[in-house]
Amino acid sequence: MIEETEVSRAIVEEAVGDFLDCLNVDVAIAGGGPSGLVAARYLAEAGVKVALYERKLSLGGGMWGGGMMYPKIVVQEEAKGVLDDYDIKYRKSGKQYVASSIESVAKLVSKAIDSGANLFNCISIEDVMIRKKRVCGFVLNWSAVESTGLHVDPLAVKSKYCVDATGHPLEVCAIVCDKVGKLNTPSGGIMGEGSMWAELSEKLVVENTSEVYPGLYVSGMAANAVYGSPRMGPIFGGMLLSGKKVAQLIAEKL
Ligand code: 48F
Repeated sequence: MIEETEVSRAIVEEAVGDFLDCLNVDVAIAGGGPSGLVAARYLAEAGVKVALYERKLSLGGGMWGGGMMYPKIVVQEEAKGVLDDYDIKYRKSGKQYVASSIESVAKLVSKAIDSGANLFNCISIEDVMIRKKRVCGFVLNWSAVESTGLHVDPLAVKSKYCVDATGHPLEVCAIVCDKVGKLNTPSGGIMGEGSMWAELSEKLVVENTSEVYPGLYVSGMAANAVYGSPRMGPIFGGMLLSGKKVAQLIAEKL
């Protein structure tokens, strides 16, 4: 016999337990697109306690849609090893490799979970905590609260390092810049995303993956947006390599 209230209890107790278990983590990641998911996996594999918060119902960010909703992504030679590491199937097409965007997201999510990363959906990062000129955690709320404009106070989680993997909107860096006025960029502020130039952008997204303010790293498209680098369109090698790099940079410091 199925008792409905037991179902309710099982869901609420387990979910609240998972949330409470992540009140203090080593690394908190904002955004579950490809760069955030890759970072979460490699950090967790290095023995780091990591929690990733995604605003939407589904993780995967801009990867699902491939290019113009054709569900394929392109990855360049330099990032082929990451596809192999995820068992993502691909075919050579010209100088690049092409893979299913759906398979890619499914495997990025699956490997992040298997590595022990804690993934939360439907939660939006709306602010950060800063102590002694260092970012030390996220202020978060249900995305439904945000989207309906309800006046509901958020909760907070602490972390040794935070990652802004929010993609084009660059949300966490924008908040931090707003609060502290100065980031580690040449201009000291957010330089904005440039127009499409895939080759340059793919190189720069890895270079730009860095600590933009004490305690706050930026990865993926957010890294290019903060440093004024161009966008790249549906080529994803840079996102994968950026996620891997941010994981390495942080793991070395912990
Ligand atoms: O946009 P997104 O996929 O970022 P990414 O990992 O990859 C970029 C590519 O998808 C693509 C590209 C080609 O390579 O340029 O755009 O850099 O994923 C960002 C995720 O962050 C979530 C958002 O819903 C998306 O799934 N997000 C954004 N703001 C917040 C957030 C927030 N404030 N709190 C939580 N999640």
